[in-house]
Amino acid sequence: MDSTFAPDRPEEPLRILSDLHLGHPASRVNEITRLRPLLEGARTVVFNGDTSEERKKAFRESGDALRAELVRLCAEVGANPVFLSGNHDPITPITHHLDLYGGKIFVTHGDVFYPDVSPWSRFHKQATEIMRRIHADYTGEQLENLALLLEINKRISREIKPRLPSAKPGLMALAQTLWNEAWPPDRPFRILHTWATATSVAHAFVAKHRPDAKLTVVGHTHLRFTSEKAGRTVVNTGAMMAFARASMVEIHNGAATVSHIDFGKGDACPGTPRPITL
Ligand SMILES: [Mn+2]
Repeated sequence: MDSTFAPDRPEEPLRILSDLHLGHPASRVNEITRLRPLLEGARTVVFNGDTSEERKKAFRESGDALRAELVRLCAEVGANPVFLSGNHDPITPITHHLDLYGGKIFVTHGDVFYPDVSPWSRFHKQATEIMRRIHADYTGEQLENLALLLEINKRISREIKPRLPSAKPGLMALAQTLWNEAWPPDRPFRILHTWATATSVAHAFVAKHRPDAKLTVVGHTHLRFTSEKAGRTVVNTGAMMAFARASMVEIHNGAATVSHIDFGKGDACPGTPRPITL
């Protein structure tokens, strides 16, 4: 993180984006210049995890190259980029969360809401085994600590070994890929269950760990939402991927807004900003 970044008094306008998944073939951000309208005019841009694909070798090279381009575009428009970790990029960013404006705004990728990281993932069984092994080293009381929970989640993400086709490219490799994607068979149910419970899981976590945060901004589940409950707002900025929708949060002069992002065929275009109660 840039040493000039002051969480209590960040340069504004400050914008928050998430889940660009640079390097993934299904990312809508195949060219960084498409993001220009989202970056222009901002002084600080928080990239809230899963910015680029670090875990899969096949995606990492192009993910790294696109991330470097993103940093250059930020510099060009005069915005200071702040990168937070996600479960797809648990290596480069060392910051897992931000408490902004004295804790009024809490920003984190959102994988920490799930001790098993991604309950819908096809690596879920692997993640659960790693989680159980790590958790065994700690007491229940220790596992209530947010900093430790964040660090454990990143460890799980770093230790998961994504299964890639072992066969040479061709029909066998294709069959293996299809099989891996379809397995285990309860995946569709787990995806639907995650989406059905996403807002209540987020609110429960915030109520426990950051009760004073008026606004929490997350990503991770790729399900865009804005939800107000018990005087707190949680915004999930979705994902910039095919079949998903994304939004952007802006903080400026004590006010917060959320805008849906329209990708269309050209540049990403922020829609009408809607106010968020702070
Ligand atoms: Mn994620």
